[in-house]
Amino acid sequence: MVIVVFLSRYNALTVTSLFCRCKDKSYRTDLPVASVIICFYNEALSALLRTVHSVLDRTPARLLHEIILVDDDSDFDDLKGELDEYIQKYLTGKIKVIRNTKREGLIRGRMIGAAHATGEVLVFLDSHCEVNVLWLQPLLAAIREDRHTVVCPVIDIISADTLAYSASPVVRGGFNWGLHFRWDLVPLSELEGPEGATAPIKSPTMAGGLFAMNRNYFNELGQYDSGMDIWGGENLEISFRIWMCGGKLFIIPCSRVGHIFRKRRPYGSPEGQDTMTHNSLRLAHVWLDEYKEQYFSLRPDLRTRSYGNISERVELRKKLDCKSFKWYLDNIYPEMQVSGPNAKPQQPIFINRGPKRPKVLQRGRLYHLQTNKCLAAQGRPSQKGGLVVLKACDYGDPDQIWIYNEEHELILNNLLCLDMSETRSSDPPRLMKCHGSGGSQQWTFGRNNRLYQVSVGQCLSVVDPLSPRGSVAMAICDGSSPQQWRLED
Ligand code: UD2
Ligand code: MN
Repeated sequence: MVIVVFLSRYNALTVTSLFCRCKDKSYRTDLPVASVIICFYNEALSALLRTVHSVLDRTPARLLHEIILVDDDSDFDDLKGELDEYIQKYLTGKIKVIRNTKREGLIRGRMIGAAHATGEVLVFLDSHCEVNVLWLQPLLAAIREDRHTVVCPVIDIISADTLAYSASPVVRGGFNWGLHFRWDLVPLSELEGPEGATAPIKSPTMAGGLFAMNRNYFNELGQYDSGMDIWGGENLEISFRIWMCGGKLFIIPCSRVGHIFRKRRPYGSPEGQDTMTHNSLRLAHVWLDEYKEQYFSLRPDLRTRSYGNISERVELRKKLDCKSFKWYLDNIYPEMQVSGPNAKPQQPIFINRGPKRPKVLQRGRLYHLQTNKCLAAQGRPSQKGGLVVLKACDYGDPDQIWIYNEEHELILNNLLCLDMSETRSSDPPRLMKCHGSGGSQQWTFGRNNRLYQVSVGQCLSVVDPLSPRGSVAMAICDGSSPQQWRLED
């Protein structure tokens, strides 16, 4: 497998040292055994089999206790008889198939899978993954050391178009007040220990699909909220619960698993409900304390929305004697910005870092290679919320000058930051006041001239290179011409 690296100088350094060192690591032989749980709903049989085969091929047999496939009442014919026959004919006796008689969603689906598991460690995977070499040992080793540690591999990218595997930058999990998961750059302080870039990275949240956890600990910690439906929110809920109730959550840079990032989810919920909102409301009411106001101020329509009975989860929080959400923010995610009465003191321009401006790394035009055009404000560069578009490059025009600084911000005309909306990730990027808290305003330049937006994990792309409108949008990184940029002096 070829591992490709597309990163800024900052990350490239980290990853180079990481690949040298991960290969040199060795793992003890007495690791706990794992039950791998894969829920699927209307998955392409080929993608599901790619996942299963990669696990069988790249996991030492002694560590693989079983693979549990949970069919969430799929409609596709080939996921029934044909799958069963394939397993019987070609795969080892370690695979169990459980068939839900009605659609449960991935959250209850995983709980059903876990209830059938007997391995010491549970490993959850989506049904469109490819695990990489030596993926499991580093996860099991961390859990063996501390059973209250929950661990995630680095999620590499499998292209939905070509199914090709490529490495992803090492980032960690965060979230925004719309209660959407986001990626954040890893603070340098996390990488400075003796193990350097191969050490586990403390992560405020997990993406959700790919993680390993001691099975008894999963049960003690309350599994999942069974009142959550179909898709969404369970990843933040379990992340908050882990940290607030005495556990730890890490990303293990030496474990890598590829995942097909699809352009859109190929399924809905049975009655068209917005399950992400329903599930987020439940977690807000159970875990967020006074900070749920941050969510409601973005979504005032939800203040009075019903969310079912949460008494069992509230009870669980008491029983586990969990800490407050304020503790979580102060200790686990101090980078998170809070507005309103709970706000930290704010500075005029760069809220998070006082009056000191971050060091400028580069200054110049943001040149689009394919069209020979430059990225500029659609209207005035000082207009907050304004869009950016391609325009003919004008080398004398200060309105086309971008600054790229050590905080990975892109600032146009020394005024506003290029910002990717975190509440509606289908929106194009806009010019916003620089907030200095990373996430939506962090960009890295990488392989194939890509311009990578850290929090959404996508690349800046020109929508239609032939159109005079010059519109841009975020898209899954594929190294294609519309995604190639250069910051030129
Ligand atoms: C991400 C997670 C996903 C989950 C989700 C939030 C990664 C890589 N993926 O979304 O695991 O945490 O965020 O809820 O971190 N499925 C069912 N029944 C359903 C719907 C889905 O079994 O009703 C299966 C589906 O076939 C897949 C898995 O659940 O194997 C996750 O669904 P997804 O791939 O659509 O979620 P994704 O990757 O967009
Ligand atoms: Mn997925």
